[in-house]
Amino acid sequence: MSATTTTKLPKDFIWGFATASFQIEGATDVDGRGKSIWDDFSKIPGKTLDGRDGDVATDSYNRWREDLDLLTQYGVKSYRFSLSWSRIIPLGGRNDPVNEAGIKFYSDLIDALLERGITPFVTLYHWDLPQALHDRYLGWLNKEEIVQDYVRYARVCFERFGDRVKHWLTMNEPWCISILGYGRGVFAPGRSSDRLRSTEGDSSREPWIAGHSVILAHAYAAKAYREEFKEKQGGQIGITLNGDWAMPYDDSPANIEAAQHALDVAIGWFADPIYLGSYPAFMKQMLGDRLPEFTPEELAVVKGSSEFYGMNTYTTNLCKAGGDDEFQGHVEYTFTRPDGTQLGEQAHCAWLQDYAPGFRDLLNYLYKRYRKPIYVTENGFAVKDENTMPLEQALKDDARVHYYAGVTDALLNAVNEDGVDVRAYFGWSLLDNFEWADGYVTRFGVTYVDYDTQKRYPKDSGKFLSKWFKEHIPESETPKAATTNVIV
Ligand code: GBH
Repeated sequence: MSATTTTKLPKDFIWGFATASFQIEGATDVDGRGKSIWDDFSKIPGKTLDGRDGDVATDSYNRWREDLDLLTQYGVKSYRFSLSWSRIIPLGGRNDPVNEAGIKFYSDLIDALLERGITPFVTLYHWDLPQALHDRYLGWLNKEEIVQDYVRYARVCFERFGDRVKHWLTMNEPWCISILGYGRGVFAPGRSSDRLRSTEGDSSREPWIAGHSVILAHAYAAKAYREEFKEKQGGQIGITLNGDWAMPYDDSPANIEAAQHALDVAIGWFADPIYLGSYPAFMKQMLGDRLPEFTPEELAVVKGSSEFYGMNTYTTNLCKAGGDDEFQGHVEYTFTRPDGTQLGEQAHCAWLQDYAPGFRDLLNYLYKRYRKPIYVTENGFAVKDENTMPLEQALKDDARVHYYAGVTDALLNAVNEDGVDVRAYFGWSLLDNFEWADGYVTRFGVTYVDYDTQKRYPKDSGKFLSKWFKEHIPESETPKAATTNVIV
């Protein structure tokens, strides 16, 4: 730990917290907002763990000023949030009208952030597709339509917010959009071959088609930004991919290969075409003609379309070859080592354990393979049973503090010892919020939300990150808010 106290991050390092529109806003039927695919999906019995929907969430559509007060108190430099497409264009399509009330909501939010010295990082799409586009042509399954509609939506955002927003993320986690929405069917629109889960869908084909559309929509929006806005507005645009570190279960050649296959499907599926210019060979081999192909013209737009690597990561999986799960590259994941021990502390959700060395390894892997500056756009932990603890106990979230302490140390080492060009770090999430299929059961916030009163309470983890970044980013560059107002 001695390196931690003496070594710092670059003075212009950006840090903050992230959220997403559908997870926090609520107010789903006010001021002209159109429905998103999550509105009705979250109301179908069995789709969320607690049977609750996103109609209220953390009520941030009404309480956003309070949320910004929290950001100021934590002393963040930046805030990553997403725009609700159907607030801005209620029916979503390229010929559908723009909703000025939706524009005003985000415009006011952006102004208020800037007044506080907080830099907006804006995600255009964090899973809340306008319902009308699903009804019209099945959304991401219709490449011709969705790419044009998405690019028009992106253009509206660049036009209306790009004078003030200089950091754009086109998509959040294409793997989740495609696999969870069109393969496993656990996320909206809930399509799957599993007839117990869904009446429609073909899990062998649709996820790969959806992913292909997402890549193209991202790429054509980035092209529009670069050609029509970048010079005047001076911002950056890129994509954010999910991906956890993959470690071979043991040193058998089959499991070493399995770990690479896991990375190829979780990350390479999107990152390889975008940064390197083609789908991973393993995916072509696994899927044959079920993997769509890019035309040469499309590929020219896709390759080089992201100016940085947006990295969302939460954990490390031990990888064993085998099984028939294409969505993981025929790899089985476990947290139990061959000797029976666990990789780390178990989170509330089954897929997450605390293992900080994997965070450093992943940063190194991505930097070496894709050679782009890295923005860590999400990283966080859900404490076991936090939802049923008394408030005072939940605020002492030691397991989350441990997680963030490990990760920040790994970050520092990756930057200073390994030379990885990491420029930003966002904790997920500013607040407990609507955790998709988990409803409100799983809490990822550094701020506790009492869902009866909507009152917010900073947890120890929020205070930890606030203090850690204050100590590790050279003082002169820290915004005033950070030095005067930190809650510790
Ligand atoms: C992020 O995704 C999301 O961007 C964010 O909205 C969300 O709140 C946050 O995670 C916390 O969950 O095999 O069906 O169990 C993280 C990436 C990838 C993590 C899929 C969960 C397991 C899917 N996610 N993974 S499943």
